[in-house]
Amino acid sequence: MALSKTNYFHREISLKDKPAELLNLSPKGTVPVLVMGDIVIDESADIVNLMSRRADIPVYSDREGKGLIEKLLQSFLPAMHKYKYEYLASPDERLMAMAQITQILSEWNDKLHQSKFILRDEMSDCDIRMYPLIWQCQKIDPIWFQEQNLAALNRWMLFWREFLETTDIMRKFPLWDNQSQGDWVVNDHR
Ligand SMILES: N[C@@H](CCC(=O)N[C@@H](CS)C(=O)NCC(=O)O)C(=O)O
Repeated sequence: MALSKTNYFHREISLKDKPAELLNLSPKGTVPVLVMGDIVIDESADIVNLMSRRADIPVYSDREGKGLIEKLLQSFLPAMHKYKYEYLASPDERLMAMAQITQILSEWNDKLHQSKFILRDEMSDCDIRMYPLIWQCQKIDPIWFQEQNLAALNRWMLFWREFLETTDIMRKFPLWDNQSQGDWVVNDHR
């Protein structure tokens, strides 16, 4: 949303107490959900694709980035869940998950040694989809993450952190009060 300079009303909800308005719009009850007039988009990949197109950012996840996104969602994400939520894995499984994470991150680190962004020197939707998950992983244990010696990946993370600091989207939102329209997020500063 920030890259495409799209302003919007943000409605922060509790996943433990999902508002009826959310479930009416999208019965599967996951976030994020983007509503534009009559159109409801309830898959983050679709939101990223739409906003990337709006921002003239190439969308590669459907072709050359496909393997990368598969690895992100089918290997990295489940391993991160095992690492993050101790009740999901035995201690041995958790160690295996951490080894898998290290292996995937160092593969991406090698790619980021070769180009500024994950697929080439320009940003693509793949970078946008990867960042939130890698950020979540880093937050689990920042010291462990630092010890993995991922210089190029850290440089890429820094780019995102600096970019996000210039936006309104990282502020902490109060829970949505269903009498209000939501919190207005300004991404277009013209
Ligand atoms: N494929 C969906 C998955 C979204 C998803 O699972 N989001 C989590 C929060 S990060 C969620 O809404 N979980 C529902 C719940 O916890 O009830 C997407 O990427 O939009």
